[in-house]
Amino acid sequence: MSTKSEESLRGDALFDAVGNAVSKTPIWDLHTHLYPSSFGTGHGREVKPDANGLMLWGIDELLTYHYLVAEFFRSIGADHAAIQNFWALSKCEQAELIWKRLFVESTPLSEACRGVVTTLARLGFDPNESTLDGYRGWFRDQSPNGQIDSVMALTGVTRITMTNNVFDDNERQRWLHSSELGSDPRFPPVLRFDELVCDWPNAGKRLNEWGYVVDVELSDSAVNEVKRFLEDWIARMNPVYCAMSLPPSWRFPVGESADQRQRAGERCLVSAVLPVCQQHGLPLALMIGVQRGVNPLLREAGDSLGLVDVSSLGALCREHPSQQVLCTMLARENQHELAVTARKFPNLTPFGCWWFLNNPSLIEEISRMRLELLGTSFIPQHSDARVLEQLVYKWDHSRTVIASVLADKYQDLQAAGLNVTQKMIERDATRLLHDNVYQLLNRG
Ligand code: RAT
Ligand code: ZN
Repeated sequence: MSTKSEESLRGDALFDAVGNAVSKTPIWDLHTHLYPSSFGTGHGREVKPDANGLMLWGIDELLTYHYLVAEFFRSIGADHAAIQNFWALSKCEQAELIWKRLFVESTPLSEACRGVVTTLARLGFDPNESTLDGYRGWFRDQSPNGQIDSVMALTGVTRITMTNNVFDDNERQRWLHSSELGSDPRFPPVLRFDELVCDWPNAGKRLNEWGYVVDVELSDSAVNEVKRFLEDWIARMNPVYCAMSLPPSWRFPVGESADQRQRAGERCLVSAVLPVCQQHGLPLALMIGVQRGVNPLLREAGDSLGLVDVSSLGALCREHPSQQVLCTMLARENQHELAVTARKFPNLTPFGCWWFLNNPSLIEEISRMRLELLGTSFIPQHSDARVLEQLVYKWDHSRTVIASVLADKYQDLQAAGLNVTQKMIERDATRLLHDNVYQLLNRG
């Protein structure tokens, strides 16, 4: 006799089972910019603020998220002077302007705006307030650490993978002064070093300042020093993977016409980064396609995207078959080729619907295509949250889309004659939202 979890489900029972499983499965969030309070807390609560604190939380941070800042400038038709004036304001003043313009005087239809509405509602607020006073009062009464636990409980996110950029002076200093920063099991660290591969002359200057003797040409001894630098940071952070973001111009191998910077970047990657990653069994995450500073006036909100040469990624995976590569690409047009490339290279795992792709219509399209090409052997989403409470909406919205795509696929299978069971649905949801990451990172 079959047990309940092995019964074949149909119709509403099938949809309910998928919705339930996907909404309840614990999540390992593979890429965020979130930190525990030991990294300093920003504006969430204005008691003892650390102006450079890395843990961002609360209503003012939610409203000044760079996705919303870009939308605000558009909405008011900001000219150069208006943009400069905005940057001169305090965070609270900026948040008030954004709330008034995007939420009170306009309908918050965009995904980033809807996210704030979902987040407020799921935290138990009425999102229809005209001022921020009530929200601010509530956040003032929370402790940063308690708020982390509450948000994790509310969202079912059990691991919040950080991004720990060794070239960020603020963050670097914190690591150098505390040996405990990487020890919060809720926040696995990630060693990130874009500059090594994208901007060698400057990265080299920094390494020299920090006591690693390197030269512009990246001689053999300089490569050894880059390795020593990486080893030191791996020992300090104990990261679960290494990561870098690469521009659309990234090529592997670099072509004949490559400039000195590109050649040095390739040498750093091949002779230092990959051997060190392999030595430690660390996956390498590549986030490819950001065009930085297209409108520098907008600061963090001024980055855009470009098409990537996906065959370069294929070449890297082919030449380094024992290196696990995680990859996300920013352009919608690159998604199909990325999925097909993953079919060719078992050491490549596509992850997430990144940044400008983190919209329901695109998550739906991309997740459907990945399921059709890869089964469950990919990581459908990461949050990229910068503000703690963003985990609420980013995961709430993504879980809904992933559930609806999966339900469709189960229906097709059922129509073809397969018994779709609770057990099967739970296994798939667990792989997609948690276990694929867990297995790749090979940690408890
Ligand atoms: O999504 C974002 O917030 C971007 O600004 C970046 O953080 C990007 O995700 C990155 O990690 O470089
Ligand atoms: Zn990011």
